[in-house]
Amino acid sequence: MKVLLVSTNRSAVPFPVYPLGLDFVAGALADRHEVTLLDLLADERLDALEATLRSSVPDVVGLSIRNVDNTDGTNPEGFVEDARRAAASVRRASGARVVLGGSGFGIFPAELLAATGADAGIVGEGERVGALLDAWERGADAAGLPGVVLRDAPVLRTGPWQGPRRRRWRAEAPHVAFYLRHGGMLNLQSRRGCPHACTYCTYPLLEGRASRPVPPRDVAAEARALQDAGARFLFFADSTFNVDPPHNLAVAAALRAAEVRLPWGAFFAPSAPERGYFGSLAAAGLTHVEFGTESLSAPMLTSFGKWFSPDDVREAHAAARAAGLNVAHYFLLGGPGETAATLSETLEGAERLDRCARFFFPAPRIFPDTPLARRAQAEGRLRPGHELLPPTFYRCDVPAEEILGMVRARAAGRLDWVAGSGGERLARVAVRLHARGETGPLWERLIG
Ligand code: B12
Ligand code: SF4
Repeated sequence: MKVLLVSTNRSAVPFPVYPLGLDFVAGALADRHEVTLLDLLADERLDALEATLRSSVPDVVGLSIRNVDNTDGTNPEGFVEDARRAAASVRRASGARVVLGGSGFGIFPAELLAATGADAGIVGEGERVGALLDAWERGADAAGLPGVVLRDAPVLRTGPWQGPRRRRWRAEAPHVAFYLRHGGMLNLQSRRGCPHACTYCTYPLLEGRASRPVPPRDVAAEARALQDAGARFLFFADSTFNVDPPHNLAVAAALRAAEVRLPWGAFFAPSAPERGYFGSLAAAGLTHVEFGTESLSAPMLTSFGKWFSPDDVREAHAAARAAGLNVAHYFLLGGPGETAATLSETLEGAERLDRCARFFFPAPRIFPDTPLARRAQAEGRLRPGHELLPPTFYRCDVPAEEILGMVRARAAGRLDWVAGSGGERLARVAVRLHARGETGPLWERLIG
């Protein structure tokens, strides 16, 4: 069949993010189907989609829905409209069947099928789409296939994908040039899955709980291919990079052996590291550590289901700084049990972390099927049946405005204290610096 895979994500905040997921979907289908990719951010026009549909006449269009909203409370309308418009274009310009996928879809499958009118979707890893296409080709019933969601049918989640993991990487694809021109950052994975169970987090829902490492030699070969294509920075899109430190060290050794010389970054949990851990990663190119710290108050860390303590955070921070790395901490304020006292503890603790960027999200976004959603309901903070697709946040007893007020008062205008994810302001800095040929996430420029 002719398959057109479309990345509907048009957000360039905080910077454009290469649509990695679609390379894997293309890799899973390429043996049996004729697959083309279109990236609506790189093409910069939604009408490019209709033109492509009219000229290529696909049998199936796969729409990737990555973001639903920005989770920091500053875009109440979310991004669903982009997906809805893309689906409407497909219906207008072709008779193709429409299948949805992507992380946003994996969180809100029934809602997004309804909002877009698509025929089907794949929850979790998109490699499973091959079985759906086979069924459609044979005229067979797709109901009950693992990971496949049909409209008006119950959503059955399934375990992680056990089949081959194949990325179709085409350095000459037009959208690759766009990311090379806009910052030069490309991405890859060293692992899938997260064994932890933080109460607000969707990642185990998207990738499963079993940590599935990619063989270090394969990671390094992929990194090398991205380097050879002209990438200037790599981001490891693992949900949490350091779930498996021995694997990280093996990946670092493989990167060096493959002569990958690019700087790179990743999300880390602030667990106290083994001696020399960050130094070894730095020697393999790591420059940017983004810690998912969330709080520096012990009861709040417990409330979020974290396994590390404020002391671990300080130790992880010191180790990363001692290895000469750029460090950012992401804080999630306003969770269950937050009080003025726990907030002060976190802000006081954040003050004592030397030379880093600090991002403060004022309230946890509530996602379906998470312990946080269940708790919010049990506490009566969320009505049963409350629609969670429109951005919905946990509200603790301290109002979000008061929380942001405390952050701003403490920040006193310092640039390395950011309310939310940095939004348009950070994106503007990135556009300016990327235009001058600079690369990377660039939040280190905020550090005073
Ligand atoms: C790494 C990451 C980042 C990095 C990306 C760096 C980089 N250069 O890659 C950074 C920090 C920049 C980032 C930023 C943001 N992110 Co982010 N990010 C992630 C993370 C951890 C991994 C994404 C990833 O690449 N995964 C690996 C690829 C291979 O997986 P995938 O894209 O999901 O694709 C698979 C399936 O989804 C599926 N699939 C994908 N497309 C399709 C299409 C079809 C047709 C089919 C059938 C299947 C399919 O198959 C793929 C292979 O298995 C996810 C959480 C997670 N674990 O998914 C959050 C996540 C995607 N981010 C999220 C958000 C909100 C954001 C921001 C808006 C945050 C902000 N306020 O700034 C921005 C948006 C940036 C932008 N321009 O779009 C949300 C999106 C959902 C939501 N709540 O809206 C997620 C899910 C986290 C969450 N809170 O739940 N992010
Ligand atoms: S917040 Fe990080 S460590 Fe916790 S469950 Fe999510 S991905 Fe895993």
